[in-house]
Amino acid sequence: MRITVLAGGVGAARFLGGLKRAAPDAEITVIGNTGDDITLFGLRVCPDLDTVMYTLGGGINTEQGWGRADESFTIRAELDAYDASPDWFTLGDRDFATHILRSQLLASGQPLSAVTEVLCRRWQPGVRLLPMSDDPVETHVVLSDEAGRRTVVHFQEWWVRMRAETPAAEITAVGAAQAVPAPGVLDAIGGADLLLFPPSNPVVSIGTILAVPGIRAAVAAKTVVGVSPIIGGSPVRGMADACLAAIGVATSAAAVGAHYGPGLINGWLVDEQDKAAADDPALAGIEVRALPLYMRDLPATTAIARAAVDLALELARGQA
Ligand code: FO1
Repeated sequence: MRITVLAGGVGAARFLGGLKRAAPDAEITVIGNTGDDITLFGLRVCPDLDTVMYTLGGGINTEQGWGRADESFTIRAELDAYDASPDWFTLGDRDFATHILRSQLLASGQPLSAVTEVLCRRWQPGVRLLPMSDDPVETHVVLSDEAGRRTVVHFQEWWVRMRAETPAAEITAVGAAQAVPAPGVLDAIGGADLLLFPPSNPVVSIGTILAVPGIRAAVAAKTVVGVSPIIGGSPVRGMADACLAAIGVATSAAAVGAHYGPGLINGWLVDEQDKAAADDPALAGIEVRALPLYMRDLPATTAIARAAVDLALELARGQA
């Protein structure tokens, strides 16, 4: 069985841990969001790719959900001694090594997909990890003050420094419209038996991947099951509500399912608290199933992933 997953960071990485257990014989390809990528101190940092790679490879800081386990911060302290900015994004020493090597390989002319393959040779994540594109795409956030003055910040500055507390007037994936899917991406979608959307941010993770020309149409042609990142009106993790507000979508499992719509997804898993979504006319044409969706531990996460695969197989059979 070939399963392709569109992935953001922490939520996707945890879901994938469960998916590997739920479908141990499946060939899993992960298409990672690169809109969160940022260049800091001359180094290219790819938070979502690294979060998936470290989590599945056993190197993640499990409490934080991002960054390396057993981390030290000597380089950061030295940068602070120089008053080097930005000081709001913490990179640890072990993590720095990844960014140094990635940047060196990129500078030598290798595309991000090839560089990611090199990094994964060490981590052996047990999935094929592809960036959505080799072309640079960066998510920017437009902020507007009371006087209507607009400023634009990188997504990471809004997310990490500002904790997404200032409402976003607009969120744009700069470069997405000109980007080309990375080698293997469209084949991994077209050749998949089923596609899954983990409980990732629908705007800045899944939405950004879908913004790369060709990806949305390829996904829409397949059987897709999504897992709601919203439970009982709140994001399971992170500040997805701030992103949804920017595109005028309510923070509810039903609204996010309807935002994807029946043209894109065939099945939608919601938490038991949100089971009323099954009768919501906004979700007509989408098969909605309610089950416990908190990814508390590996057994709970495996059960969620199994439910997603089972629903996708059931829907694919119905379509055949
Ligand atoms: N998130 C934070 O809240 N603060 C940080 O200092 C921070 C550093 C960081 C370094 C490497 C990395 O791969 C991720 C990091 N993150 C940090 C997480 C990241 O900014 C976001 O959570 C994701 O980009 C959103 O998916």
